[in-house]
Amino acid sequence: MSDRLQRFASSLVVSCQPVPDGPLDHPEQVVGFALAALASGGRGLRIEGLANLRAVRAATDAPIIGLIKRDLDDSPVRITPFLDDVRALAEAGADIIAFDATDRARPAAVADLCAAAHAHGRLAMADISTIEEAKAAVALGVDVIGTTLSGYTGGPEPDDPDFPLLAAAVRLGRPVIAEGRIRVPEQAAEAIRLGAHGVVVGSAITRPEHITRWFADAIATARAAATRPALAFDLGGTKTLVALVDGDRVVEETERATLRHLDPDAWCDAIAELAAPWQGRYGAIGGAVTGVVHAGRWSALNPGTLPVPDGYPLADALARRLGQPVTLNNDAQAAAWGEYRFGAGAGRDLVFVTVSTGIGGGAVIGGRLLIGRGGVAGSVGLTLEAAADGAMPLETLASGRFLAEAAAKAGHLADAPAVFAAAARGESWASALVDRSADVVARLLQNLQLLFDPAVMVVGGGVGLAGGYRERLNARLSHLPPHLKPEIRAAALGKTAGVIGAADLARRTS
Ligand code: ADP
Ligand code: BMX
Repeated sequence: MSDRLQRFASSLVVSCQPVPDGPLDHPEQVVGFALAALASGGRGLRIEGLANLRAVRAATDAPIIGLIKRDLDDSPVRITPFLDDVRALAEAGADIIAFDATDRARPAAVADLCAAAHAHGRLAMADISTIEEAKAAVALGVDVIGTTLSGYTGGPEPDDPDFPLLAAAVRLGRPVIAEGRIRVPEQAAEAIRLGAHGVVVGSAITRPEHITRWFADAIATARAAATRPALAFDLGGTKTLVALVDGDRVVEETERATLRHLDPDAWCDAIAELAAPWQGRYGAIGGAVTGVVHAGRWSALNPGTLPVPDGYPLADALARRLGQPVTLNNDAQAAAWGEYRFGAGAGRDLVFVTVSTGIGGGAVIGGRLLIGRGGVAGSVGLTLEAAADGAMPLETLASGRFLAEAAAKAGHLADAPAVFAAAARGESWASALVDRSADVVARLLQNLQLLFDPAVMVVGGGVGLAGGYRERLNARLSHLPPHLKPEIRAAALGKTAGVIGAADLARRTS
């Protein structure tokens, strides 16, 4: 291999091509970029234009890839289209001459450009866009392949480097220079790992206009996400709440019963339908859902709370309907975060328990929301409670569904609110059921205090927020010494804890 090529083996080649007609588009600026690059780890240069090439050649003996760009009326080929360009680049001091080697209409054949470079004692570099073009160039005897033109010969310009093309070209056995959209050091390292002989970086080093725009656009996007409300939903076993949320404020909300007899597609349709009037008014989207969410897939821990099929692709289903990615968490985890950020937690460690259709939980410890290995952290409703016929999931002995089912067994057709109303009227059957639920949940809170010792224990959910329920919990825990007694607070955000938490979690990941 030529010593000029060897000199930048497994190294960085900096393309010093200012934005045409921009404030830096002068030979002395190009020399500045070149010397700065060589002083900082660059081993080779890619320079466009004879004036720039002559100026840089006079300033350094580093290997230079030279090229001339032209806009032709009768060909899409822009890089060193003419044989005369090859001669002029050789005379101006290029060590390697780069030319377009794509399979497109052109004034001079690739074979002739390659032969001309060699005739002038220079190395020939074929800038290609496909593996077929790379194979053709190798067959013609070029010295080095560049992936330069991948993504630039028609169609939308990709964001990422074409590493599959790089890997395929490397397998041809001729030195390959990775070039095109390499913008961060990790991508340059990946190119070397894939076998690139060298890596060309241009805009990310020598086009301040592009770099500035990248940062300005990222800040504008973050600002838009922070200043626009988020769309959030709380899909529970009884109700589905959808809202526009701005920080700790629900700007607008709408709610409908979760149609339990339907399926996840229908539940997703309902969310999209409720959200439709707010199209265009929100940035991020966050969801709080009963059940377990992990890697975008949704499952039930207790189908009795909501019959969610195992592994339903919830993230994709919602993104398809809402037209953008959705951040998803378990409903009680999201509510815990909302109460931590904006509610009863006020930034202190907390455990949140929702006594609702089922019983869910979430914990924020050390400022971090516990999610766990597979999203199950906090699912207290499924912890086992001793019962007459063996251990049972705790929520089956205390949740809203328990109250309705137990009322039916006692001969009363009543949902949980009706049971509470009957208890308030002094009907003993109803009081016994509410007391039974409070017994179970009070023991749960006592155990959670021992496990996590949070500053506050926040209780939410339709049952948890029902009149007299927290009083019953405190009465059952009043005997405990202060260091063991939970400080029970009502969910300050009420039924909106889930959507407010989901909105904030979504904004943090958007
Ligand atoms: P989800 O479980 O869908 O998140 P909720 O938090 O509203 O919804 O909890 C629903 C459960 O709470 C149901 O069993 C419902 O009957 C019960 N519930 C709702 N409101 C009350 C109330 N005021 N008093 C007692 N129980 C209630
Ligand atoms: C269940 C479980 C939890 C959920 C809790 C409260 C399912 C479908 N849900 O224990 O994930 O957090 O109920 O659910 O397995 P909610 O609908 O009552 O809010």
